[in-house]
Amino acid sequence: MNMYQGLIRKYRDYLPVEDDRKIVTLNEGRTLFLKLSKLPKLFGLNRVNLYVKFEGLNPTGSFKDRGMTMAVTKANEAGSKAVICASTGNTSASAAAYAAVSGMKAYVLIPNKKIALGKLAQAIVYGAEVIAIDGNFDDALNMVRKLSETEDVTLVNSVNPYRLQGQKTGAFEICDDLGRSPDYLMLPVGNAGNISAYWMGFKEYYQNKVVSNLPKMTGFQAAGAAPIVENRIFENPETVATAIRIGNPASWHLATAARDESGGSIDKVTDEEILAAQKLLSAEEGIFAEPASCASIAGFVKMAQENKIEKDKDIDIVCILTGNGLKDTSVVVNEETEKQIRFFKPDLDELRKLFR
Ligand code: AN7
Repeated sequence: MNMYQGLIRKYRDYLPVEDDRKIVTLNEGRTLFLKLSKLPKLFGLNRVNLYVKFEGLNPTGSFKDRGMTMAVTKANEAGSKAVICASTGNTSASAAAYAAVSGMKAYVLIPNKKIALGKLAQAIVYGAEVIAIDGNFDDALNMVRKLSETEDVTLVNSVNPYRLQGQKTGAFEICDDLGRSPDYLMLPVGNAGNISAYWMGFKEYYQNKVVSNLPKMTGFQAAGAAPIVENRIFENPETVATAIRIGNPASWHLATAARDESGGSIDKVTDEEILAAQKLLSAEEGIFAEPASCASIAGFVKMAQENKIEKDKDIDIVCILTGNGLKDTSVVVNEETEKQIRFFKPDLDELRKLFR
């Protein structure tokens, strides 16, 4: 049988799994990898090959499934009966789904009213115990860390090292498809786990001589939640990209190490730039990613406009689109966009006027 059975079985040799019978998977990974035809040319970058990896096509609609298959598999190996996480939305959706399929209970702590509705719907329908707190993600993470120390429950935030192990497979897939590492890997940075995981993945492939180059790790935070860029904790992070509304990232030091070791950078993009990038990606390239994901595209646009991308040689850039646009439709459907909808009576003659 040739059926794809998820990233643990695919990358078994690179992952610390002890017991194959305990693997918990929804056949995550192997996500869509696509070369964008129009965007580089729009910015005069004719020698740039710009690719996106659409992680929004994972089983729960975000990259979190890569880490969650590992974290829940390890919890299952250890005989755990419950998992817990704090979340800006996607981690809770993913934890809830993997807990459901493994027969564990999931407790998810979310900032009240500050997660996208699609993500809340997922946590509810997968059967998690949903706990909303009056506080932000950073407050919630502090609490679940303490709870997991005293209670019989496994923490599945990315401070759980198995999460990053799973997420590093995104780098493997890119290298397997390209035959090399890209020159730049661009991605949003929130709690800073993913940039750290990707760097680990690229380095492992490099050390094992699967590839002979490494990318510049190029992260982007939202301007209202940019602790790493400004080198200070944000007590009250704010951004339309609620997924990355994080003021004190857990993997802060791993992320700056990835940036510095790779010769990369971590910059910030405004909410306006993020939403413009979302619209550009959808309307020009046919890909609908959630706002946080579009920080990577906004970052590409910003670097292009600031002439920070080489024009005199062929280069590969990969943007990670971390989550699906359908999770957060409220940023797109609003008073402004509803004005673009034209209302007609159901009258053929009236409708024919549209085409004349
Ligand atoms: C779509 O779900 O932190 O820098 O609790 O959902 O690895 O944190 C989500 C983060 C980027 C940032 N894009 O990744 C959570 C959570 C999307 C996200 C990030 C998140 P990290």
